[in-house]
Amino acid sequence: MPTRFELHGFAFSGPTYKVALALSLLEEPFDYVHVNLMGGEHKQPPHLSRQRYGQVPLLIDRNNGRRLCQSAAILEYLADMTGRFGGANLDERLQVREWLYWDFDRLAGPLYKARVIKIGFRQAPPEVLEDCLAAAKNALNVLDNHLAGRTWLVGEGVSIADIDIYGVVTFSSEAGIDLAAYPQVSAWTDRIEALPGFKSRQELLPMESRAAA
Ligand SMILES: N[C@@H](CCC(=O)N[C@@H](CS)C(=O)NCC(=O)O)C(=O)O
Repeated sequence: MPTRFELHGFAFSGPTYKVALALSLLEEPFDYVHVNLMGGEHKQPPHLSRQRYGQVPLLIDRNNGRRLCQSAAILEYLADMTGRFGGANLDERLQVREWLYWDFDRLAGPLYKARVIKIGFRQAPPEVLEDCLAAAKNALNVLDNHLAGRTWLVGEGVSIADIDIYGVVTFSSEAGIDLAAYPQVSAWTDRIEALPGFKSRQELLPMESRAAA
């Protein structure tokens, strides 16, 4: 039987990693299609006709032909399809969704931007980097306070909120942020990294296309 999922992404992409990590934790093998962002492949018709925003990730569900964009929406889809990681009841599902929105509102933007500046993918004046770092640190403080006395962000089990936000927080050191200043967040990342099926970005996202094992 062909592999159900086909993930199109880029090895350095945090949003691609979120989806790959969710699939790995769900024990869903996937064919991986490398999109050459450096060469502008994401803005060319073959990719653009399947990913309306001209971005990665793109997830294709071969069971029904769906082409899914936006990492948070893809995580919600995977939770819906598998009945896992979506929250135990309506209240939890609402909280999960709240964290997904909060991530892109407060954390992902500044942290990812600080990272691409620090690793040299993008040039920016020093004050831009400082603003990004200040905003990312504010968000990490919110996360640290919320995690005090909790194992997971929502309810009693790991959810797509944890996976989504881990897919940003894991790039902290590349952004120049030491997670030691956020002990609750550090302990929570350790718990995620101990989950069965956990794999790092480097393990999940090669620089070339790869068929599912
Ligand atoms: N909100 C989107 C963000 C996706 C995103 O920013 N992808 C980047 C790579 S990390 C991209 O495709 N950049 C190229 C572009 O935007 O033109 C998601 O979560 O999927």
